[in-house]
Amino acid sequence: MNITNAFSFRKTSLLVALAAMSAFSAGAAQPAKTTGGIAIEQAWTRATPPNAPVAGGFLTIRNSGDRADRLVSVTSPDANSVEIHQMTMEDGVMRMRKLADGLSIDARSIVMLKPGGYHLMFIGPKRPIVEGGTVTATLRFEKAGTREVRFDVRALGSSGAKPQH
Ligand SMILES: [Cu+2]
Repeated sequence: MNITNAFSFRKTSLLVALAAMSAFSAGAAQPAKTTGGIAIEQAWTRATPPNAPVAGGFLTIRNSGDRADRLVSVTSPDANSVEIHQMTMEDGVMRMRKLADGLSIDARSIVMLKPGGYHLMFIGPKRPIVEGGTVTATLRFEKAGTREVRFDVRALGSSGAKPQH
C-alpha cells in the first residue's frame, strides 16, 4: 500500500485494527462470552415474599452470530430447579407453560425474557430473594455452551396479571 492509499484508508484500517484487537482480546480473556455470538444483558428477578414457591427470572439474550441457537437448560445454586417458561393467554386466563424443548434464539436476534412473556422460573428458592441481592444461574445453550448469569433482585412489585401454573 502506498502512502496515498494508506492515508485514504487510514480510518478503515483503524476500524479493522480495532475490531481485530477487540476480537482478539475478548477471545483471549473471555472465550465463553464470544462463542456462538450469545450475550446476556439486564438479568433481574423480583424480591419474593417469605416462602414463595417460585420466582421469575428475566433477561435479554442477544445472538449476534449468524446461526440460530437454543437455550436448553438452566441451573441455579439458589433454587431447587429452574424452568424455561412461556406465558400465554388461554380462555382469557394467563397461564405459564414449561418449554420442554427450550427457547430457540434466531440468528442475529434479540429475545427478551420479561414479565408477561418468556421467563425463567426459579422453583423452590433455597433462600429468601431480597431486594438488592443477587441470584445466580448457569444458562446452557445448545451451541454457545454455558453462561454464568447474575440476576439483580429488584423490589417486590406487581406486574398486574396473576399467572397460574
Ligand atoms: Cu413461570
